[in-house]
Formats: sequence, C-alpha cells, structure tokens
Amino acid sequence: MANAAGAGGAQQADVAVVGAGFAGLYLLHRLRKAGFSAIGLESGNDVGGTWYWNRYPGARCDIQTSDYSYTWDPELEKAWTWSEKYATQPEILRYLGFVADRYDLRRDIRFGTTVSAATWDDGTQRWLLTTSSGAPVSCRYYVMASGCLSAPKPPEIEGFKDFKGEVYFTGRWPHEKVDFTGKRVAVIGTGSSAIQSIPLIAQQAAHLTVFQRTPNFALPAHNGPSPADRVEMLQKDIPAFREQARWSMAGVPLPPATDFSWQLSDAERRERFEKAWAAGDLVVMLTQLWADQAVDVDGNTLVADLLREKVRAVVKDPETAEALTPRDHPFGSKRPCLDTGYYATYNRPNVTLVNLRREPIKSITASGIKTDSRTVDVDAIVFATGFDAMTGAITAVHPISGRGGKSIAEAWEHGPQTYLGLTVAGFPNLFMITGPGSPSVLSNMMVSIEQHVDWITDRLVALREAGFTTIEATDTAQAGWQRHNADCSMITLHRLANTWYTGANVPGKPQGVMPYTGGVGPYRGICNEVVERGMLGFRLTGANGAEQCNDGEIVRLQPDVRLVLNLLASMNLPPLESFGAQGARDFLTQFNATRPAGRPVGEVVDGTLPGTDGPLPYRLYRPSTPGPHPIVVYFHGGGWVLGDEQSDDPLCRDLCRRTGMAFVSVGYRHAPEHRFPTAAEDSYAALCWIAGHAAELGGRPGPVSVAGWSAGGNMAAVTCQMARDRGGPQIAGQLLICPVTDCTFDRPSYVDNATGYFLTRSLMYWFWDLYCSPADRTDPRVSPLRGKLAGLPPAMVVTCEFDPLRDEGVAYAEAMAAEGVPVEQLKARGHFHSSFAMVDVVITGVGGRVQMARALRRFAGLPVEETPTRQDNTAQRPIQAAAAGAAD
Ligand code: NA7
Repeated sequence: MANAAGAGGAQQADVAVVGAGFAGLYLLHRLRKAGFSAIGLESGNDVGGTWYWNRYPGARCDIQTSDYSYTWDPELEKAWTWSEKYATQPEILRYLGFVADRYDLRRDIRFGTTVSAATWDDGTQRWLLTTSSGAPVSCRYYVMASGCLSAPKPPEIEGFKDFKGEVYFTGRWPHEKVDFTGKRVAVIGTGSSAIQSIPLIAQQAAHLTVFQRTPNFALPAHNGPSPADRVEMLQKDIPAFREQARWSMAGVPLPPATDFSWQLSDAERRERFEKAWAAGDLVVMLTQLWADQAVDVDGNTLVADLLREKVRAVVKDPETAEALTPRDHPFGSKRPCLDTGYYATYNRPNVTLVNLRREPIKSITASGIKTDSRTVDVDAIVFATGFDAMTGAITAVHPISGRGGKSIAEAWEHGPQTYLGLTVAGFPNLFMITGPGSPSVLSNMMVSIEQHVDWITDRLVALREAGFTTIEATDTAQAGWQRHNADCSMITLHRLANTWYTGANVPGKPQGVMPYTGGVGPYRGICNEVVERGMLGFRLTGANGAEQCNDGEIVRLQPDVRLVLNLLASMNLPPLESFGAQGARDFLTQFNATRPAGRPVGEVVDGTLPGTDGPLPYRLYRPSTPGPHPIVVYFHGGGWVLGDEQSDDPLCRDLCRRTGMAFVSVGYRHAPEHRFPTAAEDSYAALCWIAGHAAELGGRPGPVSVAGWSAGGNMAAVTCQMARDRGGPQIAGQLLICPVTDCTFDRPSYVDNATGYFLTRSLMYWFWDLYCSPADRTDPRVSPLRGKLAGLPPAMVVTCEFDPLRDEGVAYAEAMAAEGVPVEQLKARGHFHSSFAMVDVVITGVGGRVQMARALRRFAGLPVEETPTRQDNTAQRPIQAAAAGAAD
C-alpha cells in the first residue's frame, strides 16, 4: 500500500499505475505480491477500463471469452465460468469487479481521479504526478496501463455543437439506459462499435440512418455457448493451452496455416473458407485459410473475394450491398469486425445507409446531418467514430515530461518511438502496457497484457535486488527497435490500408504502422532475450554512481530471417559437412522437400543438353506470357558439392514470374567426384549450348543473361569471364546473388559471420577443399576476383549482411565497377546467405527479388516497369520501399 502524504504533501509510492482495466488490475496485484507499494489512478468511478466506458448496445469482446480471460491464477480460472462464446460488456465488467474483490484491489485505487501532469525529477529520481483530486503522487516508477483505445476521437464534423438532439459516443456511453424507441437515430461510423450496436439500435429506433465512410469486413460471430472443441481443448490441459497461446502469433493457440493458396484448388479453398465462416472467429478467418493470406496481396484477395460474396448474398438492395462491400483494403489490414445480424439489418425498412464516399457529410445542423446531397433530420446522433488509438491515451491525456523537461508529445512528434513498446528513451522509469511498438491490438490483449505486466514486475524486482533505482532505454536500442518494427511491418499487409493502426483516422496524426506486427510469440522471445543479454539496450543506475549499460540493438536480423535461424538452431543439427558429400546431398533433398512449393509458371520442362563429357540435365521455366522470351541461364547454389538443376526451384519460378523471362537452370557436375574446373567448364558448355539453341528452347535468340546464387553466383561470374575470353556467347548481364568470388577467408564477414547463420565458415572451408586444391584456387575460373574484369557484361551483385561471403561479393562489385563495368549493388540489411533463395519463407526478401527482376529485365532490354503478376502490381510500391530500406 502506498504511504499517505510524505514530506512535500505528495502521496509516496514505489509505483503509480494509471488505469484500472485488465492491465492495471493485474499489475496492482503483481506489484503488491512483489512487495512494492503501488497506487492506481483511474478516471472512471470503478474498475473496468475499456469495459467501464464502452457500454453501448451490443458491446462484446470479439476474441473468444475463453481466451479473453486472466490466466495468472489457476484458482481464478476455476472460480469463473463465462456464459457465452463472446461475453457481453456487462458480463466482462462483472468479471473485472469479481477479480477486484477477490484480490482486494480497490483499496489501492483512487477512482474518479485523472492525472493532470507527470514530471520526472532527475534530482530525486522520481516521478511527480499531479491529479484532479487528492494529493499529488510521488513515485519511483510510473506505468501507463491506460489502454490502446481509450481516448475517443473528438467529433471533427462542422456544426457538431449546433445539434439540438441527443448525442452519444460509443466510447463514453451513459450508465443510464438509453431508449431509442420511436426516435430517428443516426449512427456515424461503421467500425466494430457501430457494427455491434447498429442491429440493436435498428430494432428500437423508428428509423436508423447509418453514415458510412469506409465499409469494413465483418464476419458472423455465431455467438452462443463456448464451442465444444474449445471447451474440450481447455479442459484437457489448461496450462498447455495457455502456454501455446503465449507463444502463438496472435495470442490464440492456433498453429499457422501451412498450405499456400496456389497449392489448393478453388473447391478446397472454398471449403476452408466456409468452415472458417461457420466458426465465427476472427482469428480463424485471419490465420487458418492459407499461409499467404496475410502476407501476400494475391493470397489475401482470394479471401477478400469470398467475404465480399457473403455481403451480396445477404443484402437485398444491390446498391446498398455494393456500398457495404469493402474494396479499398486487404482483409485484415484494417481491424475486421464480428457481427450479429449486421448485414441483414440493411434489409429492414427502417434502416438507410448513406455512403459518405458518394455524398460526404457537409455539416451537422440543429436538426440533423447534412450531406452533399441531402439533409437527414434525426432525434439522436451516435458517434461511433473511434479513438485516437495507441498513442492518444499517452500523449493527449496529460503532459508527461521526461529528462530535461521534454514532453512525450514532443518526443513522438513524428510518430511513437519506443523500445519494445514498453519504454521510451529520455523517460526513465516510465513503462507502458501494450504501448505502440508491441503486439497489443494485433493480439489477444489478455496475453499481451499479462506478458507486459510480468516482464515489468520481474524487472522491478531484479532492479531492487541489484540496487538499481532507474532504468531507461538507450537511443541505440530504441532506434533499432523502430527499424525492426518497420521491417516487420513490411511482411504483413497492414501498411496498405489507412486505419487507426497507422494513425490515418485522426487528422494530422503522423502515419505509420503502430502495433508490432511480428507476432506475440516472437515478441515474447525478444523481451526474454533482452533480459538474458544483460538488459540489452537499457541503462540502469543506482546509489553511489552504480551504473550498467549494455547498449545495442536486440534484433538486427530481418524478422523472418530471425525465425528461420531460431528454428534451425532449435533443431540442433550436426554440421552439414559432418554428413559427408552424399549424406549432405540427401539431407538437402529432404530439407528442400519441406519448403513451400514454388508458384506456378507457364511451363516447366526437364531436358538434357550436351556437356563436354556427356549430357547435363537442365530444367526450363517458361513464363505464362506468349514467347519467345529472353533467356536467363541459371546456376544453382550448393558449394560446388550439393544441389542440382531443381534445387533452386522456388527462386527460379519466382524470378521467371517477376521478369517474364525464360530460365534454364543447369545441372553442372559436382565435387568431390568432379573437382575443379569441371563445374566451371560444364557451366560454360551449358551456356554456349543454351545461347545457341535459344529458339529451340522457345527463347528469344540473341544475348542471354546469366544468374546464380552462392556457388551458382560463382559460376555466373566465371562464365561471363570465359565467354568474354573465348569468343562468346554474348551475355546481356549477370545477376550474382551472394556469389563466391575469391579464395581468401580473412575478410571481416568471414570472421563476423563465421557461425550462426547457416552457411558457416567451416562449411565453406569444406566446400573449397572438396572442389579445389590450394594450388588452383587463385585461378579466375574459381576466384573470378583474381581475373581480368574489364569488358564484362553489366552486373547486379547482391550481398547479405549476415553472410560469410558478403565482403567478397562487395569486393567483386567494386572491382568490376572500377574497371568500368556498370554495376548495381544490393546490400541486403538483416539478411543471411539463404534469404533470397527461401522464397515464401523469408518474405522480406521480396523487395530484393523485385529489384533483381528489374535488373534482369534491364539487361534484356525489356521495359523495367512492366510487372507480370498482380501481386507485384499491388504490393510492389511499399515493398520496394523496404528493399531500399534494407539496403545499406
Ligand atoms: P473504429 O474502428 O475506428 O471505427 C470508427 C468508424 O468511424 C470508422 O468507420 C470510421 O471511418 C468512422 N469515422 C471516423 N471519423 C469519421 C468522420 N469524421 N466522419 C465519418 N465517419 C468517421 O472505432 P470503433 O470504436 O468502431 O472500434 C475500435 C476498436 O475497438 C475496434 O477495432 C476493436 O479493436 C475494438 P473510416 O474507417 O475511418 O473511414
């Protein structure tokens, strides 16, 4: 319990907590148990937070209540049973009241009290809070448990004050019963609050007019008792169920879908969709259909089209149905809604939809709402216009002044900046629960709240034990976190919609995806890692000048690269080289069998071509567009030892689709059976044959381009030199992806990335040993960097930050440029050696592959802007921004 007024008249506490909703209540409980004195400050007159204020008709949670509950006390779980799959607001409020009573939390909360200012005092190393009632509060730590959607957006519509009728805000609904019987009612907005309340208001009102700016995707909740399968899962093993939720992507224990849309027939996709529709569960529809639904515009459009059909099936008037059909954003990029009878409501004779895209609101008048083309007189207006989300409750509610008097509103002038969504540099001892930069609103809030509360409380205990009294994020850590957030947001489609996730709903608010899109489980892992790495990115200080600062960025890898590497690490595989050559080949075949099948191309033809010592296999990928197509001769990776003409299949398909060019992947012979210079000579022979038989292969006669990844990049570079020196064929350009270019192993990337990034230094040593004896290694047919570089065809050289081969790739690019070869470089930040080959796994590689496709088209003299797939057309612009960002 906090002490009564101290020396300066302020109430003293170890911790002050703003907000007595789900977050604040649990935090007070944990702090108390950990022996801290804590005070809760709550502007409402009782506990509940969001559920205290949002009392509008139809208000319910839209994550299943079995998941939308506290999980920190097994006894509490036993003591409360929810009556429905999606509980109503009154039931959820009763639950919170029950929890407050059970753990006697109200005694530490000052209700009806708003904080009017919070100021950090560097001298005392405490926060001073002034409050609307009662004594000010002096606290060591200040925690904003103030919610993500708690600062309602003020009405921006002109004339609002002139209206003489009743006015309601869904986010500040009166405690007294509101009766619309016999009244003409307007609802402005069609977000979750409106979609939940409209069917009930329509049942009461004489007439309801809905003013819609943007139609939203909504699914039927199919509410009722908790579904039997969920009950069974819970009863079987509650702790396992909860733990699975904690490590899941959205905070609900559902494993991600693994099939890709293009692997399923129309009928199979429809079957999955109808099953999800019948489930009445947002998370199911958002995650369980196919693996590309949330990360790829094409995969998403397939879901969105099926959802759009459902609107037309219910709403009888075609014009109203069309107006209600969302077409301007991918499904899930804006918060979708769960409804009960929403669309059918528009079939009622007493309901009218006004499409504000056609006739925007001009003003509110004394008697109603005036649009460009009509005036609708009403007795009551319901504003369901949403919130200043994520940041509003932190910046807009009261000034928070940190170190040097800088306010958080100033610090966030260009958008929220946080470390982990928990802390802000310059604001010592300030924490946020589910702040911007944490999964928060893109997750089951219960799981995210509990994780934050636990993390903060555990840290405060650890600080106390170590004798530290302040904790503050460093600028480096915060900047790194911003970058990581931006990287994550390039994976999902949230960036493609104007929503409250991006700040677009509030005029003048800086734009950018605010919640962390990298998933609840990965985020939890990162928070844990911060601790394991000695509070990485935090400065801790204590009495007598004690200080600890382990500065740095917690995630430097691209988020999906991090997941891949973590998965590989968890498999604890023996080093590849320990399998022997054949064992490693078998392993690679097995490994490749588990990767996503590449996307369809026009045609795939397997054949053989004459090599120097007999036939060599090839695989030809033709685009679906009419030919003849310019040809790219492709060389696979595998350290001259592994792989074959099919082993880079997803990459060949991807580049074939993006370029609209034919790819011929060559099966050159491998070491140790065939040592240097077999691979180089085979590759050159294949190049000559393909260039000479372009028409036969359905390709465009004339110069061909070459491309290759890893050792294949080495082949591509080498064959360009051989073609120049041996009289052809003519090569239009070379795409070298993470190429081997030199036999020296002492460049920094060989040292920095020696282990931990799949391609290890020792594996490279092994490859070199099997392929090439030391005496041959400086031959340009294996170390092209040692060759003559003038007169080579234009090149694009791609290197990855966390790749032992990075620096030799850069060296080759620079050396060619120095000899007058036109060279484009892509230095891919946060990527590893396999990033670009892991198509549809490392999604952040898309931007790089778009750039590579452009280079290949440019080499072939094709218009660079033309993009053959719809996915590119729709998603390309923002993804290219990522590519630019991902390059040094
Ligand atoms: P939302 O989802 O932000 O919805 C607000 C709605 O109000 C949305 O349809 C807005 O249209 C509309 N709106 C906002 N301002 C205006 C103006 N000035 N004129 C016309 N229409 C306007 O808030 P909710 O309360 O429904 O839901 C918030 C979250 O709570 C929800 O997502 C769940 O997480 C729980 P717009 O789409 O901006 O064009």
